[in-house]
Amino acid sequence: MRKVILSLIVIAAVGFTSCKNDAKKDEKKSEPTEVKKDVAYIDASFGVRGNCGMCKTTIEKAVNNLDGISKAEWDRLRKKIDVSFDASKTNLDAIHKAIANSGYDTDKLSGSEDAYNNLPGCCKYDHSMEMSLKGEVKDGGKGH
Ligand SMILES: [Cu+2]
Repeated sequence: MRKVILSLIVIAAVGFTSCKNDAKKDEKKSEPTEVKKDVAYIDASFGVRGNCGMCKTTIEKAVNNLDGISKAEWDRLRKKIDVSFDASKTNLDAIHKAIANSGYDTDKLSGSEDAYNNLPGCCKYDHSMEMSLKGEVKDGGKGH
């Protein structure tokens, strides 16, 4: 008889603790999990022809009109653009295309002729202009 009571107590104790554990597990489950969605931005740099500050505005605006762009910086002296973008929203091809549509040559695509013809005179860059210049670059003084 004593043995039976003892084993009943043991069973009850085990049952109680396992209940407690279950309760704890549930509690943990319902805790809000911190959702951190890190966007991986891709940096890229490529050649873009252009002359002046107005070109800079046009080129950068064309790129910034796309979704997922976090950086668009055209270097007037080096004839290149630095971009940073969310690869889940856009891609390099789309960026080249946007620039070409605004009238500017990239090292991959020729600028739209129509858009080029509509550019202000000072922006009608030379189509044979070198792009992505490296090293020291002289300022030709067209930075208005
Ligand atoms: Cu210009």
